[in-house]
Amino acid sequence: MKSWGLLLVAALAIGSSFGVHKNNFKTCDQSGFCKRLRSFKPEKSQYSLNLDTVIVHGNVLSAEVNTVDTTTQKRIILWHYALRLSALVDGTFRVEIDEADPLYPRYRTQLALNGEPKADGLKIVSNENGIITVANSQGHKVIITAEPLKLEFVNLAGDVAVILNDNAQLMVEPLRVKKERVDDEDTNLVEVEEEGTWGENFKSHHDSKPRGNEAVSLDFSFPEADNVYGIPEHTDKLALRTTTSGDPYRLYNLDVFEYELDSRMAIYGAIPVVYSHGPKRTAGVFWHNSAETWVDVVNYADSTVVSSLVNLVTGGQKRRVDTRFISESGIVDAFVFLGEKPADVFRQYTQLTGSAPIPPKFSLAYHQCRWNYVDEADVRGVDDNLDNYDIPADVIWLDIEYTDRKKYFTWDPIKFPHPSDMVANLTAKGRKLVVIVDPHVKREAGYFLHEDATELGYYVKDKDGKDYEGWCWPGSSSYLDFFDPAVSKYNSERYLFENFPGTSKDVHLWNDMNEPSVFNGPEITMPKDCRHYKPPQDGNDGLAAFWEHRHVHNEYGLWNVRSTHEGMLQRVDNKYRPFILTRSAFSGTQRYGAVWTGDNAAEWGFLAVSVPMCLSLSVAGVSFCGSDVGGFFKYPEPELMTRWYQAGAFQPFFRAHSHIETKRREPWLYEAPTTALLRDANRRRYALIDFWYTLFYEHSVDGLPVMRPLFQEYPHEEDTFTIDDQYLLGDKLLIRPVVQPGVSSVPVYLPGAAQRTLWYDVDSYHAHHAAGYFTQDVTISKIPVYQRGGIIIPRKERIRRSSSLMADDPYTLVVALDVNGTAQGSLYIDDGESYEYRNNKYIYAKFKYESNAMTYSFPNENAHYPTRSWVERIVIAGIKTPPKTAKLHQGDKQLSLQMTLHKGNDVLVVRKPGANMAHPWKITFSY
Ligand code: NBV
Repeated sequence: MKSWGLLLVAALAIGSSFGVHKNNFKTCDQSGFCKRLRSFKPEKSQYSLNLDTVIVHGNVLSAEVNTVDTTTQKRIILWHYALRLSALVDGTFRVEIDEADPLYPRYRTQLALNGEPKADGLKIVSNENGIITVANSQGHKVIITAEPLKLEFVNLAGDVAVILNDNAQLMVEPLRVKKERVDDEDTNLVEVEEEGTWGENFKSHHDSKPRGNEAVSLDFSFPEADNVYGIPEHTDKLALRTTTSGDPYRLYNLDVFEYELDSRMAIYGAIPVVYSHGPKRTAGVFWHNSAETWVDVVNYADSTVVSSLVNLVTGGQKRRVDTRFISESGIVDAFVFLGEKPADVFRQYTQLTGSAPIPPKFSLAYHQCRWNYVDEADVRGVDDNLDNYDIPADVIWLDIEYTDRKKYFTWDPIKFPHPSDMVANLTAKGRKLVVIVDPHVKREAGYFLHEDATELGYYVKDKDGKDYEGWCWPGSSSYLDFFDPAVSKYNSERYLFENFPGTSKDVHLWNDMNEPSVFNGPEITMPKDCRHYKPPQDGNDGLAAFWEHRHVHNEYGLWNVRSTHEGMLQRVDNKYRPFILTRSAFSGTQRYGAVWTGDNAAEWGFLAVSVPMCLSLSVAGVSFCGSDVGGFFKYPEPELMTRWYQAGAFQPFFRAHSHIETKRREPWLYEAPTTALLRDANRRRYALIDFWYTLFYEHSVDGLPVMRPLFQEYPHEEDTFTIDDQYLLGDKLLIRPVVQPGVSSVPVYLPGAAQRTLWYDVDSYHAHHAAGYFTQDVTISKIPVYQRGGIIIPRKERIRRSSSLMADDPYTLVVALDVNGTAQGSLYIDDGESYEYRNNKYIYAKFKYESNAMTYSFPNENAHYPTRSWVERIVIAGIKTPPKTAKLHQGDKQLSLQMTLHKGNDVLVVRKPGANMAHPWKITFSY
C-alpha cells in the first residue's frame, strides 16, 4: 500500500538520474485528437454562415453555420451549427459555435467565469455582398464574411487586430451514434469508422471514449504582432515560440515528476488565454474550454518559419503571429480582447475571470515550509530558531506527514498530539500555520471521509459507474467529485473547526496533487472516461447523465479550491479571509488562492525560470505566484540559496520549501555569512510588506498584474517585448534578480528613455537615466532593484518577527523624484485579515509630492481605518534645490520639521514628521 509514495521517494534518494520521464506523457501524435486535427489543413474552410438566418437580439448576433462539401461542384450541406457572437463591455466579444442539434449536450466550462459577462450593445452596421459588419456601442467592429466563414475584429483605431478562421482550421467534430459493425464480403467484422474514434490506448491504459470523437479547434491570427504570450503553465520563455517543429504547447493539468526546463510539455496549470503584442497594438483571446488543449504558434518573423509560408499568408509581411487551439471536447467558445494596450487586454481577461481578492496580509510575508516538519517539537524548534536567528517569518507549513497515515482532516496522534497548543504557540508571535489537504481520499475502513463518501456516493465514478480507485500517497484512493454541489458542500464542511479539531482561524490551507495526480493513472492522472456529476436538468439518460473527466479535467483543481475556500469562509462566519495555495490552476483559480510552480530543483535554471513562469501566470490572472525558494529537489549551495532568497523576496508568493529526502536547509543551517544574507533578503521583504499589500489591493480593484512584464508599461519599446529576466512590481519597482553563479555584474534594461524616466537604485538612491541596457555591478549581497522616478513607496524599517507585529509601526516614505521634481504613490491599510474593508474600514491613501508641498489624502472620504502608524521619516531622492523649511499640517496641528541633506546634496531626509496615518496631512516647503 505505501509502496507507491515510497518508491518515488526512494528513486530520488538512491540518486536515480534526475529528469522527467517523457514517455509517461503523450506527444501530440499519441493524443488522438491532437494528431487528427493538427494534420487537418484544408485549403478553404468548409464552414459558412447562412445569411438568411442572421438575427440580432440584444447584444447577440446568432446565425446558422453549415459545413458544406467543398470538394464537389454540388453544395451538399454536411452539418448544422449555431453561431453566437456577443458584444461584451470593455472591448470584448464572445464567439460560441456549438452543434445546432447535438446528440447530447456538449460540455460548457462552468467555473472559469466570474459570473455572467456584462453585455454591451450590438448593431448591424452593414450587410452586403455576403459580408456583415456589426459594431458594439464603443465602436469596435466585427466583419463577418459568410463563405468561407471568417471573423475579423477591428479595434477603435480601425485596425484588424484579430482574425478567426483565416487559416481554415475551424472544426467542431459532431457527436455521432456509433455505427453498426458491418459484414464485409469476407465475413470478417470490420469497423466502418476511423480507428480510435471509439477508444484509444496509451501505454497500458485504454480510454473507452463513449461519445466518440468530439474535438474542436479554431485558429486566431494577430496581424502586425511581434509576439504572443500567455497559455501558462510551461517552463518556456514568456514570449511564446513557433511550434512548427516539435509539439504544440500543451494545456493539461499534470503532475510531472522532475519537469524539465524550456519545454512546451503540460505541467500542473493550464490557462487557455493568449495575448498578442506589437508596436501598434495588443489583443487577446481566451479559449474558454476545460478539456485537454494543444496550442500551435506560428510567428512569421521567426527564422524557422519558411519564407514561402510567410509570402503565402502575409504577403511578405513578417509581422504577424498565428495561433491555433485544439481541444478534445466542448464547444468553440472564444473571448476576443481588443486591447489596445497590454494593460487593457490583461484587464479584459480579469474582468471575465476575476481578480484575486485582497489576501490576508500574512500571506504576503515569508513562509517557512518543508516536506516535512516532522513533529510538534520540530515545529517549535523551527519557530524558535526563526527568532534566535532573527529571521522574520509569518508562516510555518505542514506537509502530508502531519496526518494520521495520509488521512486528511486528521493528525498523526504520536507526532502531532496537541495541534491546538502548537498553533497557539505560533499565533502568540503573530505567526500562522498552513496545512496540506490533498483531494485523494484513503480507502480505509473506519476513515470517516471514505465511509461517508462511499455511502453517500460522493466519489468520482469509473467508466462503469463504480467508485473510481487510483493510487496516491495513501495507497488505494478515491477522489471527491467536487462538481456535485452536495459533495462540494460536504467537503467544505470538513473545514469547520468542529470537524477539523486543532485548527483555528489562523490555520490556512494547501491543496496539492489536485490536477488530480493519480500515480497509476494514464499520464499520472485520472482516466478520461471517469464520470463526474452533471446537473439532472440536462437529462439523465445514458451519456446525458454524466460528464466525463475528459470534459472537465482542467477545471478539477479549480472546483477543489473553490470548495476549500467556501469551507474556510464558513468556519469563521465569513469574517476572515482564507489563504489557499494550489498546485493545479485554471482560469478563475486566482479568485480562490495563490499558485506555485510545483516541484522545481535546486538548480540555477529553475531559479531563472521562476521569473518567466510567474510572469506568464501573472498576465493570465494569477498574480499571487511564486516558486519553491531554494528548489524542491536537491540541495542549494550557499550562493544559489542566497540568490533564490533575494529573488523570492521580490516575487509575490515567498515560500522556502524542500523535498523530504533532501538535507535540511533552514536559513540558520548555513554558515553565518549566508544566514546573514538570507536574513537580509527577508528583511527587505518585510520592509516592503505594506507596499506589497497595496499592490494586491490595487490588483483586486483594477485586475492588473502585480508582477508585470516590461512591455505592459512600455508598450512601444520593442526591446521590452521579449525581456523576461526582469520585471516590474506595479509600475513602481524594477527587479532584475541575479540568476547565474559567480557574476560580478549583470545587464539591466532600464525602460522609458522616451519619457525621460529616472530609475533610482534602491540601495544607493543613485539615479540612472533610462537608456536601455547598462551594466550593473553586483556583489553577493546586491540584487538590482530600482524605484521609478515619480514614485513614492511606503516602507517599514523596524523589522519584527512577523508582519502582524509591525502593524502599528511607523513608515519611512521614499520619494523618488521624476525629471520634473514630482512624485506620487499610494498606501492601503486595513486590519490585514477580515472583510471589514467591505464596510469601509480601510485607508486607501494617495501621496503627492511637488516642490512646495507633499500631501497624504484619502480619495474615498467614507473609508477610514484607525491605524496607529505614523510617519517616521521622508526620504526625497533626486532633489535639485533643497527647501529651507518644512512644516507639517495635520488637523489643527502645525509643526516645523528638521531636514538633513545627504549624498552629494541630492537626498533630503525630513526627520520625524510624526504625522498619524489615520488622517490626511500635508507638509509645506519653502525656499
Ligand atoms: O506533499 C508532498 C509533496 C509536496 O511537498 C510538494 O510541494 C508537492 O508539489 N507533493 C508535491 C507530493 C509529491 C512530491 C514528489
